[in-house]
Amino acid sequence: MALDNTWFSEPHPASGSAFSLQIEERLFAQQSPYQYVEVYATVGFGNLMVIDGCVMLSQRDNFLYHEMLVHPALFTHPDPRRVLIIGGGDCGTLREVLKHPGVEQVVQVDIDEVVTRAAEQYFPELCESNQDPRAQLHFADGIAWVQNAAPASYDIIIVDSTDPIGPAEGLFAAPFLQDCLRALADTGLLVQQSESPLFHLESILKPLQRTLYQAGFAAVHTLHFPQCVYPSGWWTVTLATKTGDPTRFREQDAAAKPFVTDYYNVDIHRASLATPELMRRALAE
Ligand code: AG3
Repeated sequence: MALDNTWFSEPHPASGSAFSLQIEERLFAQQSPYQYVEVYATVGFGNLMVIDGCVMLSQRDNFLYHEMLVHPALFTHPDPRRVLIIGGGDCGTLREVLKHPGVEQVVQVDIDEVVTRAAEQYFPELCESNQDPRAQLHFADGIAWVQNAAPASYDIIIVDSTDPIGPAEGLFAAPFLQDCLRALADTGLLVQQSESPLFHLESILKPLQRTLYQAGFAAVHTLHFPQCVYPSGWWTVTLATKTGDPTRFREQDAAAKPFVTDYYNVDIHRASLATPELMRRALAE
């Protein structure tokens, strides 16, 4: 049956699949200098943000992605105080980082202010910590920001980007990742959203892991979790350390986390580190 215009659909032509949500109305649409930003009210998933036709987040399920991008990284670092977020304009990542009481400073650098203004209006819960005195919001080019960062000035860099085509392409390339390594302190680590293990293993995950090693990171590990609104419904983040082991984390602290989550906990963290066979084969090198 053909979908009528009460559905939003993101096709993934390479796999002959699409993800669709029934919508009530379009709340926002603006061509920014960088991309086309839309917000829809959906029937069952709350508000939905779409950039250049790709689903960014829904109110119903963004906790999966945001919690898994942030908490494994923050519980892997021995003592994260200074965090840099590249992208993340909807502020959902920022909110999760600020849940960690030890964090002293979070700098968020998204190129597109239109995304943040839309999030403030249509995803206010994601922006509830934006006034935290530890948070700084900048609208600038993340690649240039990291290039100009002082050496060893961050404990964690989080790359919360769109797909690696268009504005985000450079965030998956060696020059940026080398700059990240330099900007990280010795115990520092990088975490990057790294697409679907079912659809992007050869095209994105494998090259990203290789590029991270080439850039000089000591160890790299990809974690996976369900994310129904993104292509294939199965998603990853990739951790890369300057010195430590990305598969070891502060388990006691994670078990005693002083904040509420909807997905992340110490068992989920352990489970997400386990590598499925198709990933193990493709990523073994
Ligand atoms: N970051 C987008 C992940 C990529 C989604 N890709 C897609 N739908 N084709 C989401 C930003 C949330 N802070």
